[in-house]
Amino acid sequence: MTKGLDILNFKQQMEAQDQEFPTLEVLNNEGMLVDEELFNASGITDEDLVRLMERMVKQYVLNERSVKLAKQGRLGFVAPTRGQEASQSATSFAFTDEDYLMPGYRDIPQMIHKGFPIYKAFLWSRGHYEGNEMDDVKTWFPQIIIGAQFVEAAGIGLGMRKRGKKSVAYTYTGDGGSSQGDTYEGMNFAGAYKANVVFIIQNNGFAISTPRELQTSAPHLAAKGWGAGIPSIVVDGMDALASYIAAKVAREWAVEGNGPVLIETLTDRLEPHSMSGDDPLRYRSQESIDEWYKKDPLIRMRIFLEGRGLWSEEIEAKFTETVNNEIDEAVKKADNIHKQKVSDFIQTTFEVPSFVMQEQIDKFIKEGK
Ligand SMILES: Cc1ncc(C[n+]2csc(CCOP(=O)(O)OP(=O)(O)O)c2C)c(N)n1
Repeated sequence: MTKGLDILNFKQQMEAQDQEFPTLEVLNNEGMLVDEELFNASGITDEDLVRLMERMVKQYVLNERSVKLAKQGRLGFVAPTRGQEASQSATSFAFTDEDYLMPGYRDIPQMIHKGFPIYKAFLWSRGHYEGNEMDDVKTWFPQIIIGAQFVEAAGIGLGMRKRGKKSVAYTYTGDGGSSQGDTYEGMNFAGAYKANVVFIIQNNGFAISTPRELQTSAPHLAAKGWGAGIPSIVVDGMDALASYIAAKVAREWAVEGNGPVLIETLTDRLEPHSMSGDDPLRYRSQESIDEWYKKDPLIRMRIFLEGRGLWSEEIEAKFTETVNNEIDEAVKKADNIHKQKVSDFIQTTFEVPSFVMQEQIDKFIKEGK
């Protein structure tokens, strides 16, 4: 039995917190398996490995092109994703089309992997209302209010549970988002009602210029899930295999009606917060960025897959060309879309407009706007 003196030993408890969340790792920096047992148990096939790599390369190319288009003034809001290919694309590979994605503003790649057309993502970036129309793709337009998507995912996951669906809602926020009330509320509600949700906190080191150390004194963001009574883990977010396997096992747990899971991915945003004027060198050193480049998730997977005869420079070049062609087409389509009217935008804000909004819609339509 624990002695009172032990319970009141706060220093000991602080140290214990630090040790409670070991990092899940499967593939190391050198592209070698460090947990062969878990890799084998995951049941991942060679074909899965190739599809997983393709998703990450697609994210890489999409980011490269989006950043360029933003610099040319041809897109509106763009949040770079370089460095987060495993944390975003590899985790998303664990989910099915029937699962519901609730993205934040940086999570465009996961939406596209789910079938959201690239030209619509560009329209969203430009603030065109057609970029908010998801059609049959089970996702929603990216949240700008950080953490709000955790509450929405809790509601969707509860609906799935009540209807006995074998699907989940999955959602992403950042280390900054993890400090928001909505994040706690969403996890707490989902935990209490055992909603089918996988929550992912992408700890990419910074919330714009605020470093992770100033975000919270909790040694692990995953610890926040324990407050809601849900299983919570820390994963190497630069390791595509660990990220994928963690999400897959979390999904299986939630689908079985056991309630939500929280995953904290340790990753880095290697580029600016957004393309709207952020300069990371004002709040972090180039050396710290270079250190994270050594953990590049793409390089690890390239080495691993090449060693298995599943990938090569030629395959990657060919795949990159396909993605670039798809993006060229998407740019053309987005450029040729009809000009948005003010009335279009207001009309698509609510399913049933309020009285005041209807008045505005009528006024703008009358004026041809
Ligand atoms: C509720 C709310 N507060 C403040 C902001 C302004 N804001 C936009 S992005 C951001 C930083 C978020 O950082 P993080 O959650 O770590 O995600 P990252 O951008 O690093 O992916 C902040 C504070 C916001 N969008 N929503």
